[in-house]
Amino acid sequence: RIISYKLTEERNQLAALTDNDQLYPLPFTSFLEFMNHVENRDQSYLTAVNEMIADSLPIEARLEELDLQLPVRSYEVWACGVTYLKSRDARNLEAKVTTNSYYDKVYDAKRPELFLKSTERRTVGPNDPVFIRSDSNWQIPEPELGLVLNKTGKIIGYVIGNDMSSRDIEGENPLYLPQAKVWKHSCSIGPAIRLAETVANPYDFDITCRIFRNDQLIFEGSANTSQLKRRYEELVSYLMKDNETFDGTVLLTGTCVIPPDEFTLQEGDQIEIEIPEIGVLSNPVRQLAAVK
Ligand code: DO4
Ligand code: MG
Repeated sequence: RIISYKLTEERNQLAALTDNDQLYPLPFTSFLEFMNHVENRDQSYLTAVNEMIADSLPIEARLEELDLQLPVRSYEVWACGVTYLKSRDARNLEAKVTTNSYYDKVYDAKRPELFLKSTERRTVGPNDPVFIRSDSNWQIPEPELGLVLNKTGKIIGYVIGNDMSSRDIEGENPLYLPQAKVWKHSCSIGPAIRLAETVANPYDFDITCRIFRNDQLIFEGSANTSQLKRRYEELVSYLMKDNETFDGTVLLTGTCVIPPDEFTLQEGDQIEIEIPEIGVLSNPVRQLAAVK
């Protein structure tokens, strides 16, 4: 896995995290710098990391002691929608439709739903606050597996993403989707990038979401990426069609865990999303008005 942590006020450090939790510094300040290095040599990412850490010693600090940063500062984060049955059914409920809805249609259609979820400045990393909107009364985190892509659409790695969503705004009218999905700090990514070359079966990731309120666990739900309706390459191919994409673009692959219908996030909640092969992405919830 690749992580980024704050070394000084001015400088981040990229590091490799081995399966036995040893941390090795890599000679880069960002994942994009590392990508540039590997892509220019047309090298394997795993080989590049192994060569770089071969003669170095692990860092003394443990992962929990580091100030983890966004593992990749993507210019754009895209997201897929209604790729799991669970998501289709939740959208139908919030839109109050029972048959032949646009959600039913897109679940079965050849073309998947894709949307621009976030930009570099709107995306936050581990432990940064995610914001809830002031004009919505029904808001949830959407725990999702993210694909880290190079500019040709190759899947370089896997990351955890949170597609914060407003259910009442989208439920009122699907044309409000950008407002139901995009605002300040409405997307978090982290805590590490698991290199694709190290994953035997990416359709077998367990995803667990936990929400804490006043230090009490108030929601826990799990699913597995084997329940995904589509293939990752299929989703990426639609992102790439007639488009320009950039090294480090993240494509979120849709949510499969949704809290109960009566649930809405509140200021002070703590969200944890875990994919054991990647780590745990934790973010506190803040109301933007309360932060200002
Ligand atoms: O249709 C709206 C978005 C759905 C979504 O974000 C998801 O399924 O994860
Ligand atoms: Mg989503």
